[in-house]
Amino acid sequence: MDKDLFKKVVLSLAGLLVGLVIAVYLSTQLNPAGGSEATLGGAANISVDGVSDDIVQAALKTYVPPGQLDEYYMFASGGHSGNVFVYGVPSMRRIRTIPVFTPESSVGYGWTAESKEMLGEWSWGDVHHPALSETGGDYDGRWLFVNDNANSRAARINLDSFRTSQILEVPNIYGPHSAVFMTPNSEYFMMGSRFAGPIPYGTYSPIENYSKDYKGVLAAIAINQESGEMNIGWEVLLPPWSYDLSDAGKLDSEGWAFLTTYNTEEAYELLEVNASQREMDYVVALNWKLLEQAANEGKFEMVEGVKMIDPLDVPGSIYLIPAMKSPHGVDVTPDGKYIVANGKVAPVATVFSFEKFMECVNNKDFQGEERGFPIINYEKVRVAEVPVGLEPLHTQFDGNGYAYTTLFIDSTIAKWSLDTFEIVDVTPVHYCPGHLCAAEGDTVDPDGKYLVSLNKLAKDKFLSVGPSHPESAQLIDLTTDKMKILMDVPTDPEPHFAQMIKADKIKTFEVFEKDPNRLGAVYEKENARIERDGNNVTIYQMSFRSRYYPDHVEVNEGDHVTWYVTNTDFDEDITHGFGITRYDLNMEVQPGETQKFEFVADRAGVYPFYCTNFCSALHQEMQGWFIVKPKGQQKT
Ligand code: CUK
Ligand code: CUA
Repeated sequence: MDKDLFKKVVLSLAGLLVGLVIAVYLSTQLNPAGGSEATLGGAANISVDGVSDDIVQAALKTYVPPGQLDEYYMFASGGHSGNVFVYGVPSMRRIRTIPVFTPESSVGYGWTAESKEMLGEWSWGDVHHPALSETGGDYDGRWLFVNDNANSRAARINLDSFRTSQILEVPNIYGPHSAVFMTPNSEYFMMGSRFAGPIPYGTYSPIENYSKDYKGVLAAIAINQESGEMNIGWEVLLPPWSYDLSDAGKLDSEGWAFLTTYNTEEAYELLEVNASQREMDYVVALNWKLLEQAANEGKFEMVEGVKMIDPLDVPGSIYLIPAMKSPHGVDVTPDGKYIVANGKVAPVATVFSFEKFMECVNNKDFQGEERGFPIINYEKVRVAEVPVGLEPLHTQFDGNGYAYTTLFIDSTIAKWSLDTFEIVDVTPVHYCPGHLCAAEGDTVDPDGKYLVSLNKLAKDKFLSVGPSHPESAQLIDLTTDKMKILMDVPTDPEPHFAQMIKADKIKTFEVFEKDPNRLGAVYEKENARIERDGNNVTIYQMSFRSRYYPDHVEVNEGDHVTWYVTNTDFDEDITHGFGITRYDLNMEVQPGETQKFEFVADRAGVYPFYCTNFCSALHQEMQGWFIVKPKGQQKT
């Protein structure tokens, strides 16, 4: 053996040995049922030549080996992609993209009759704030709700199937950015308007009439506790300010909602300058239980079919808490005792005491009023102005008495004490964080294990893909005294908010149950058929490994076609696709499911169809022909 070869052999043996040690370590630390729980905090004594200890530790804490599962789901906003992205934590692997407000051909979302109807006339949406359903202030894993800042909608994703199941159009509200935030028992989520405008939609009023005719609106969306069905409970008229973020009170402060505002200047041009004139804007405190009662007692007018409450008719329903210069995020601490507003244009996070707020309310300790709403005495309710740094945007909590605030301009996260209000740690992040997401962070009992920084810029962090780079998410370990970044992953636009839930709280189902009463479903060949009624043709088709039955479908040009496909494979993960070539149609049909296309066969000719989801060794044979007979050649 020559010297070089000998060296190589020794080196690879050494490499193998290190690998073996890591593997043995992991196998002792990871328990297959509970995922990778033991990876965090495990102080492994492993050294790898040329790799710093820090990196080895970070790798061990985020590595989820084959056969093991992540400990948390993270649901992240897909912003103007209109989607929700699902990550596993701590691996930070993206598991799923859930289309919500935008068509997605991989799953036929926007092509099937049902999803097409749900999407309505809009082709995009802008998801900002996902909110998990809660019971007793704790995530319960039933549903995820999101807002559409662009087209004033809300959507529900059922977490037993990870599918968008309802989209609700909300009238009278322009750009519900201040949403979705859940009340502690999912009674409602609130949606506050970012833009002011005349209501109802379509009303004309010149911009000079801004202060008089343009309205802010908050909608309370009621949730059916059995089905998750959303309905508009009621709406409230608000001054024409921009409502930015909101959070619901919990425990001590349950029954209240808090919204930050900017542009209380009521500027309608050059907002960049004119909306930052005042030293103080407000946190709007809203007693939703009182407003709910008003709605039940008939104190409203109907506007576009919605109960619209004028809060001036409901004394005590709204108070204004002065907050420093165009605040952005507002976050209620897990115990519900404090409300934290982030200054955006001021370098502080201001902490308000709910108890003191209630004292002011009860003692009518006000420093004035604006637009008929009492202004709470700032000095009395403010318990701290924490000098967190430049452009504080959002705050999350760890359940151990600490808050974490993102600083957009500083590109840092500041950790500060909810007891002394002192900053105890600062970590740089890369770069320009907006929101951040702590494990179970918006519950009454956060886990304090992981934090994810959702960054607007990635710059040099990933291989270049041209002038525009991906956004990024960074996983941070919260189990050590100092925050530690464990890994970076690229994300698609636009990471606004995310929520992270313990994986074992979510129970998915494996296959759709056989249901002979389901419209269009067929499970036996005898029942598969093509029916004609005048120009209406209905196809009842089965798909199973590896064919369609029937596999020829002939219709007449101009027919209105309703095409049901039932996947009769009741095997987990055996999904069949169904794409019709050159007819611009594709869908997926999950195991046991029935899906439907509705279209007009407006072009004659022969159009092969095929299975688009690889499903078996004979997947490629899973095909058939859609034949459209031209007009003149049809018999009647
Ligand atoms: S917003 Cu994006 S960083 Cu829409 Cu919640 Cu603050
Ligand atoms: Cu069915 Cu491929």
